[in-house]
Amino acid sequence: MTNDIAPLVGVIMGSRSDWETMRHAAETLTALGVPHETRVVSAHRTPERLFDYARGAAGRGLKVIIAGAGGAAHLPGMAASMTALPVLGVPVESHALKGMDSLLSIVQMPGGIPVGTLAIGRAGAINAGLLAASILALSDAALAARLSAWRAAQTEGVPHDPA
Ligand code: RP5
Repeated sequence: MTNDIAPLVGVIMGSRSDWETMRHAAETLTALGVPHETRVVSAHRTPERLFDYARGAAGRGLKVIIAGAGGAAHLPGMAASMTALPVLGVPVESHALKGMDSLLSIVQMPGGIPVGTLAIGRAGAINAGLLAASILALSDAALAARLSAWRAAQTEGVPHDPA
């Protein structure tokens, strides 16, 4: 979302190659009217960019970080180590191991530094957007109403007939 509204959610990913997955988080936030920003931030290739992003996130007004990465997916955990904001991790499906590597390296955080880990791939990215919206909706009644309407429309859109 590129407008004048300050972003509340930061959607970061380890590589441009993650965008095809992570765009679903961004699109979900857009559908719910949640101001957000999207950035490539790699734990391994741009560690100082990660440090600056995570350290500065709360001060810039971000409330939630969604971090997606694949393979040795250290981005969500390292971001969480440097901010007290809630960090939602999206395991991106890798070619070699179908995202199991991403999932396990995101979900198995040591006690003390939490990452809320979602499902592998598109579903996880969508749900990260929804979960970020749910967190923000705790203190935003208008967003809570939009989220409720989104869920009602989803329910309404499920057909009874399988074919
Ligand atoms: C991770 O390595 C990224 O999150 C991406 O999922 C994976 C592959 O990156 P590229 O080689 O496609 O840039 O850091």
